[in-house]
Amino acid sequence: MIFCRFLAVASLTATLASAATIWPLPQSVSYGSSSVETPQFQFIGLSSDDSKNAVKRYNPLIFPHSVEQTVDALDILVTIDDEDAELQLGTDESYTLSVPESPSSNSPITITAKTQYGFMRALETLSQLVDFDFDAEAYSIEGVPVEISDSPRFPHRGVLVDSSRHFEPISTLKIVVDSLAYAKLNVLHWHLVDSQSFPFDSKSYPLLGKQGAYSQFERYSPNDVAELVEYARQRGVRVMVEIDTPGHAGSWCEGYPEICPSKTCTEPLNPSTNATFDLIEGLFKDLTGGQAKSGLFPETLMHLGGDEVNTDCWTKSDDISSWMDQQGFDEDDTYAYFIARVQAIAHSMGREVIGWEEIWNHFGTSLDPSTIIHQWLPGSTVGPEVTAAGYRLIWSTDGVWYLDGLSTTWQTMYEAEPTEGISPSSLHLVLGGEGCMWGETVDTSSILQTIWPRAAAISERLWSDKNSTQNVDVAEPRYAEFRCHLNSRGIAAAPYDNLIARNAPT
Ligand code: CP6
Repeated sequence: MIFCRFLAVASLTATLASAATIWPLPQSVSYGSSSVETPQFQFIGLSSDDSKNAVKRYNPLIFPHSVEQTVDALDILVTIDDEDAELQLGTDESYTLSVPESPSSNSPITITAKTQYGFMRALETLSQLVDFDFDAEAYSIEGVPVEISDSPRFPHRGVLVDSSRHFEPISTLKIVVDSLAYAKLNVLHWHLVDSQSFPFDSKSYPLLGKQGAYSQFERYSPNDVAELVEYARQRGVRVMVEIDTPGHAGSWCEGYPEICPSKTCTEPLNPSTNATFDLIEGLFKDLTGGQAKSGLFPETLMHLGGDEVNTDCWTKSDDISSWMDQQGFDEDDTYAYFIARVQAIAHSMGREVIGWEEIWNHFGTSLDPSTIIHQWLPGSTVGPEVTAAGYRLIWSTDGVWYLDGLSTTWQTMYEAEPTEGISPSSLHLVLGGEGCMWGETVDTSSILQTIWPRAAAISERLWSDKNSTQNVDVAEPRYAEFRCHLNSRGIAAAPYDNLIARNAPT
């Protein structure tokens, strides 16, 4: 049993001079040796709704216990360069947070940020600095003066959630988004549909959802999607949709059998008919609005899957194999043709595309140079090759950052290094990584406790400086405390060394 409070106190007294309580570790932090009472905060200098809403959300998180107010609120002077910044890959999330030894209106606590999203990261850090003393019934910050200057190491820091193997209600996905923001993760990779079910209501091709979902209740309407995407944006979380073709699309044939090789052999999707690409184009229009930065998913990056393509259904179909002969295509040519056509559709709608690493392994530098490669295969070491060729990389290796692998420890996740073997001149091509919460074994009853606390190990690897995060034993007390921090906010993070393995019903 881990006692949160015991750990907090132990780490404070033992290592007051280090960033004992902040997760993920800031790039730069220094503490003094005083403490200051912090009754309430009054934020000065905010103008946008995004910033003001962030303060409304964080106030009860910073001050979770009600107390009698005996001391005046402390001013926090906030300076944000652009409070209505757009949220995209690389949006500035940097901030500084300075708590003087004796804050006053002449010498207030200050926060600076380039964007409202950096300000949100500062609020999370601030919330982790404020302690509640139950005996004194008062809030305080220990170790003042505190000086923090912080920014993420990588721009793309995410968790994949799979809503095809088990349907996850929007209310659950909102809690996931809340929890991502608590760990300063900034991407929800939404693996929206797959072979098992198609839980999205496409306006262009309505039978996809009507026939392909598990039930009429297990679908997302366009309004559901819009609501989640806006909810996430307000928390600085980009929602990146994945439509995985041609291999993981069997559920599409329920409504539109003509786009599949046959009734009994359903995937990869049929490459020999325009019906397939017309449907993909219609579906992508539903998702993107048909142009850059618009539609249900204004996010510029779109994940097109492309993994685990077994071409047997193509060669077993007389129609498809004679079409391949006519084109002079072998199986790999056909796979390449499919990927290129789908990428071109996404490009025409102003999107940059991501594919699982098989497309690199099959097609290498013949891929469009703007393609982002998502490394996942167990033991894969494609990162150095991919980046040496000038392609961008996202890192999620199975066995390391796969959250459905319950035997993978947080220490293994923490010690992972997405830039392993990559030359200094290519480091900028490593966009970051994602923990993958595949949906076969989790549903609403277990998804939060399976993502957390281990996704926190990933969040520190992706946010914090490499050199100050080399030792899991040093990180452990802070890690355990961050788990308590999640629990205290109602996030069902599992015991940190004892994952609860429980299969969701199929
Ligand atoms: N679904 C899709 C999956 C997986 C992948 N793609 C997967 C493969 C191996 C493991 C876990 C998940 N379930 N569409 C691979 C990217 Cl161990």
